[in-house]
Order: sequence, then structure tokens, then C-alpha cells
Amino acid sequence: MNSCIFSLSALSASASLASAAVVNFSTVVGTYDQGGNYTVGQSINGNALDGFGWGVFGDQTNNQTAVYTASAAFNANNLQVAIPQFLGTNHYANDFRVSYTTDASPTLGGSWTELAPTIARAANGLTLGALGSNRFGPSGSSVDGTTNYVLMAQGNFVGVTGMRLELFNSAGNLGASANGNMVVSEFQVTTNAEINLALAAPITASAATWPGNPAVFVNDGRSGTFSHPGQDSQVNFSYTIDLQGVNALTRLELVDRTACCPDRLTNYRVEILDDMMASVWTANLAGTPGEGTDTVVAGDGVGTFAGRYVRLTNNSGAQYNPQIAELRAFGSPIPEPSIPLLLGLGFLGCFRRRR
Ligand SMILES: [Ca+2]
Ligand SMILES: [Ca+2]
Ligand SMILES: [Ca+2]
Repeated sequence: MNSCIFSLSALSASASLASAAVVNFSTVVGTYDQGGNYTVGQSINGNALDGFGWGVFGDQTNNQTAVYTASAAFNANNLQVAIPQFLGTNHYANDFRVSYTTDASPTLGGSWTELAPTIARAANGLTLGALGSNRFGPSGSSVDGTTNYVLMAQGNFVGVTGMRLELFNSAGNLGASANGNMVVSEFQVTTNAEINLALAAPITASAATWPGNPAVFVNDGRSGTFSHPGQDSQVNFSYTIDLQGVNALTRLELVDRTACCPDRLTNYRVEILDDMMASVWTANLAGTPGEGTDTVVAGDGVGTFAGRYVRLTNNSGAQYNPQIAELRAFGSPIPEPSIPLLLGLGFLGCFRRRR
């Protein structure tokens, strides 16, 4: 598809939408409910961290489906589905697929279009691989028995009324836990500018992190998990997140560890790097004292606030720095450019960087 045409149609679609960036669901129905604290309704209670969710124990050897009905129909040109599975002990899905509908009333037997994501990720050490027919499954092992599946798709999504999550038993069980169970902590759909582009993206650290606090905890979607380097002076220790595409960024959010030592997220440098890993934007920041979230925007630094990689570096050399619970990046993918579109939108500098 011509990327220029794609982008213009997406822009015209976005102009007409009045949808929430975070999609709220009014109801969900599933083909099976474990019961207790593990009903399908627990996957839209707004809490991914309460230890509950949609469990399938008792019928975990058969395919299952859940249909989520949006509180209001929504439009999007970028769409993210995140499926945190934070219960622990490998309670995550072996094989799943996400679809969407524009039916007036979403039902199990309705008309569904399979989501065909361009990016598929799994947090905390797993890799999410394509299984064909828009199905995905994990490989590898989780650092702590949890994960967060993230699918990102671009398109012209208009009048979406519901989402469908299908679970398949191709491995004999729906889930990877010892008894074959799985628990969906939350089913989260986000559109356009409120998509956290960094969620579950590949991340590297420039040197060893503190044992038990791996780099992958920086963008797993849990504010309760964090990472920091060892106790020796760590001048220029850095974390680098690969957004897996070039994005025009609007803001970054750096979240402190809770209940300990927020001073460890001070005196840091944030950089945006292009797809050749050349730095294109830099900010040397003091950070805000005390616990909370530092929001970083283009005006806080120098350069072009667009690129593929986000890097956080220890500027002070203080031990345990930088310590961070979550690094989030918000913005929009930059489609492969064409010259007329770039000139029209004033992105010529971006085009030059991308050759
Ligand atoms: Ca929940
Ligand atoms: Ca975390
Ligand atoms: Ca702080």
C-alpha cells in the first residue's frame, strides 16, 4: 500500500473521531468461567494487579472465547491490545487471537475481523511468535512467571463496537501453568496518542542490573516491578528501549519505584535515537524529587523528538542510578514517508535522517 495514501486516509479518519484513547468495556461474556475471583468480568475491572482475572481452570483443555463490548463505538488509526497476565507461575496463554467487530451488538456468533498486528510482544523475557491465521503464542521463559502480551496494529478502524479474545488448546492446554490454566489479569485496548509505545518492547541495559531486578521490569506494565544497576558507581549506565519503529513522540513518562529511594531517579539523561542509533534528541534532567512520575516532553531537551529508541542514562554516577519502575513512550508511528507528504507536513528533517 502506498504509505502516503495510507497516512492521509488515516488522518481523515482521525479527524472525525471522538473516541476515548483508552477503550472502556461495558460488558464481557465468555464461553467458560472458572468462577470465584476468576470470572471473565475480572478482566475488565480496571485492575491488572489485584491477583485476579479471567481463569479457565476446569475447562482449560478446550478452546474458549470472550467477547468484550465497548461502552461506545470507537475509531482509531493505531490500536494496541495489551493482555497482562500477572498472576504468576506461568498462568499465561499458549495460543490466542484477537479480533474486532462493528456489529451493533457484539456476540460470539457475530461478524468478526481478525486483528493483524504489525508488532507482537511479550514482556518479562518471553517472545511472542506468530502461529499463523493471526494467532500468537509465547516461547522462552518468563523471568518471574508473569508476562504481558502486546499487539499493535495500524489501519482504518471505524465504528468498532467490540473485541474478541480467542484461546486455543493447540498445546493440549490453554495455559502454560503446571495444571494448564491461565489467567487474563486485564484485557486492555488503547488507541492513537495514548498508546504506550514502549510497553513490553525489547530493552537492553549497558551493564548488569541488580539481581532479581532485570531490565525487562522497566516496561512490563507493572509499577510494582523495577530495575537498577549494581551498587558500584555506574557513570553512564543506561537502559535502551527499542520501539520497533520510528515514532513522532509526544511525551515520555518515567515512573519511580514505590516506597523506596526516589532519589535514584534523579540527574539522568534521556535521549531519542533514530533507526541508525544516532542520537537525535537529548535532555539532561534533574528529575522531580520524591515519588511519582516525571513527564518529559520535546521542550525539555534539544533536537527532534522523534525516533526509534529511547535511552535513559545515569548522569551523576551515583550508585543504583537510574532506578525506574516504568518507562512509557507516547506518540504515533511515522509511516514510510513520501516526499510530497513530508513537505506538506513539515517533516523534511525527519526524511533526511531516514535517508
Ligand atoms: Ca482485572
Ligand atoms: Ca515495571
Ligand atoms: Ca521522582
